[in-house]
Amino acid sequence: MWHLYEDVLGDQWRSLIYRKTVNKLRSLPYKVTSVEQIREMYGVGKSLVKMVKEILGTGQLQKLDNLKAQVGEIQVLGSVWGIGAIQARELYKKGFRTVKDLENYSSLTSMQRMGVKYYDDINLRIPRDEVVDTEKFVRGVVETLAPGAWVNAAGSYRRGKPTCGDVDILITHPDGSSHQDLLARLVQELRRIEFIVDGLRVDANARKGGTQPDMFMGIFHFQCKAYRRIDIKVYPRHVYAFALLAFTGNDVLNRKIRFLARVKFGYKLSDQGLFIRESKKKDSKASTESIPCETEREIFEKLGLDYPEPHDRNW
Ligand code: DCP
Ligand code: MG
Ligand code: MN
Repeated sequence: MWHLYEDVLGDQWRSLIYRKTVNKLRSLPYKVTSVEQIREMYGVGKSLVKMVKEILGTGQLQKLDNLKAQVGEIQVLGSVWGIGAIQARELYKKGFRTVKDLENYSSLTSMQRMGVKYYDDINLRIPRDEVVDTEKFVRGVVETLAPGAWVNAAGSYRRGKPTCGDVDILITHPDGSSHQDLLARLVQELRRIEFIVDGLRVDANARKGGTQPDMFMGIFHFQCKAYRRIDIKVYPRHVYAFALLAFTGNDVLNRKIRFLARVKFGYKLSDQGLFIRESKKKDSKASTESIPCETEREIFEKLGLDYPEPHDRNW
């Protein structure tokens, strides 16, 4: 247990020592009832003897309780949207203890600022029904901008989860060109009608005819419910199946099938296609042209796998 806390704190050396020593103490054929039983053991130093003494005497260990508290606070900082484990630790070292402490910190990214501002709301789970309504609403708006576009809620919703962490919306247009510039126009419209209240757009090159998606990550407010997280991605039609598969997940399944694609066939699978690699090595060059797949089912076929329904993709 202990080594896990040291892990979170980034002290890998101590983590390793503790793990080894604790394993050794555990494997003793007798219960340790006095420090004399362990004093001479290899790897047992002064500080460990002191700690064992404390545990034997008081039934607890102050240092461990302190560590637990520290780790708890670091994990809360790391649960803010846009703050990872490493940065959470750094923020802790700088003296930040709670999410509220971050409110006036000027060095946060715009994503992290949103994460702090809407922290309580966006940590609430979203009931499925609300995702249904949201998808329908966004589909209606998209229809006014690009009639005939395909709009699908992906992510945990598509995998059938009863509640979702956010709403993941995937869009394309079957005519192969009307998806270009669509995201910019959609976000502008959703902001205008005050559905979207905050967010950032990552425009790649779906606009210019490439296969990288245009993306938006933000916050919406709908039907007077809580503020919610939304991700919107727009892809060209010919890579839609790959995008849908990737955006449906879950992340573990994605990693597994990408790994399998490489080691079994020497393919590179991504949200933008299935490419032939020069070898099965991790960094080997991949072709620029994807093997065409119209549907998710075809992708699984090309990988020699049975087709899993979305609700069977919760790994
Ligand atoms: N995804 C991935 N790898 C990541 C993050 C995401 O492959 N590191 C893919 C798989 C996810 C999908 O994108 O299923 C959507 O990402 P979300 O973070 O929205 O995750 P989910 O929708 O699966 O779960 P949640 O209910 O928490 O939103
Ligand atoms: Mg999601
Ligand atoms: Mn998401």
